[in-house]
Amino acid sequence: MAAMQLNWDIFCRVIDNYGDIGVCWRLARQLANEHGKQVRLWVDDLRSLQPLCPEIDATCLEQTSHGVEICHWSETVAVERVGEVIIEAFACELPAAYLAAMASMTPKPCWINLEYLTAEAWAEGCHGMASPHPSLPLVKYFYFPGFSPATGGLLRERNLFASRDAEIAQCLRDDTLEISLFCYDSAPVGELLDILGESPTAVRLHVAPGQPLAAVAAHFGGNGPWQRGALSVLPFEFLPQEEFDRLLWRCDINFVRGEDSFVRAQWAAQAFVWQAYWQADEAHLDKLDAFLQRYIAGLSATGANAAVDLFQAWNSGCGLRQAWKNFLAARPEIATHNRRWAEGLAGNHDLAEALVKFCAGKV
Ligand code: TRH
Repeated sequence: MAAMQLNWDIFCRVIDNYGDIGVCWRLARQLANEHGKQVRLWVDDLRSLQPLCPEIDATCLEQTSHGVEICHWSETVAVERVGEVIIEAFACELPAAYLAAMASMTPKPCWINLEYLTAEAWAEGCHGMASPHPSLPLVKYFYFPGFSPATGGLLRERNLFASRDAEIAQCLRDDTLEISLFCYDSAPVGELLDILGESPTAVRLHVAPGQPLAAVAAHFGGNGPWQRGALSVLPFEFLPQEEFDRLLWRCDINFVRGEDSFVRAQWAAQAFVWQAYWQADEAHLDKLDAFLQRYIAGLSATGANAAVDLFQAWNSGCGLRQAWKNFLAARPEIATHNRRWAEGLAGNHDLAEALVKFCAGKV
C-alpha cells in the first residue's frame, strides 16, 4: 500500500566537508530507527561517511549500519527497486535510469529535494513548493529545513534533550572554561588563540581536525597539544557523530560552522558562535543576519549586541577582541537564552517526523 511508504531512498553527493553527508546520515538513522522506514542511503563518497560512522567499511559497496542500508552511488548503479519516497539531498540530481524507473511506477513515488538550511524568510514561502518534471510524469517537492513552523523544521531525535541533560548532569566540572572549535580556515583563529592565551582563568580549547587544527598549528607551530598561560589547546580526533554531539553538550562555548554542527550547537543549549559556509556574493552574510535577527529576540540589548558582534567578528575577522570580551561578560544571560531558544525550537516539529507526514500527504 503506497500510503505506508516503507522504502525510502536518500541520495547524497558529497560536495566538500561533512555537512551534506552529516545531514543525510542523521536523517537516514532517524527515519529508520524512529519511524520504522527501510532506508537506503546512496552516497557517492563513502570515505566522507566513514569518520562520522567508523563502523562502516569505505570500500564496501553495500552494507548496513544503525539500521540503514548504505550503498555506494556510482554513475553506473543498477536500479533493482525504487523507493516509495526519494530524497534528493541538496539538489544532487538523481541518476537518469533511476528517474526513468520512478516515472514507470504506479502510483508515482514521492520525490523530495531536501534543501540547505537558512533562516531567511523566503525559505518559508518556498517550503513545500511543487516542481513538475519537464518531460516525465513526476513532481518534485522542495523541502526547506528552518526555524519556524512555516518550514520543514530541524533534525531532532526523540530522546535528544533527555540524553543531553543526563550527560550534563553526570559531567564532573571544575572552573575551567571548556570551548570547542570547529570552523573554516578563514576564521580569525590566531587572534582568538592570542586572546584566550591572555585569560586570567583556565581555558581548555578542544580543536577539531582538518581546517581548525591546521589554523591552530599554523599559529603555534607543531602538532599540539599546546599550553599558553592558562590556555590548554587540545586537538581531538574526528569523533563519531553522536560523540561530537556529546562534546558540544559538555562545552561552555561551541564554535561551529556550516549547517549540521550549527544545529547541534543550538540543541546543546550552551553558548555558541557560528561561522557560515562561505557563498559567492557574500550570500552567507544574509544567512547570518537572518539567523541573528530571529535568534536575539528575547535577549537584553546588551546580550543581543554581544551575540551579534561576536558572530559578525568571527565571520568577518574584524573586531574579535572587544566582541569576545563583551560576549564573555554576557555569557550567563546568553546561556540561559540558548536553553529557552532550544526549547522554543523544539516546540516546532522535528524535520524527520514532519517529512514523514508531508510525504504521506503527497500520495
Ligand atoms: O563540514 P561542514 O562545513 O559542512 C558544510 C555545510 O553543510 C555547508 O552548508 C555545505 O554547503 C557544505 O558542507 C558542503 O559543517 P557541518 O554542516 O557542521 O557538518 C559537519 C558534520 O561533521 C556534522 O554532521 C558534525 C560532524 N562532525 C562529527 O561527526 N565529528 C567531528 O569530530 C566533527 C568535527 C564533525
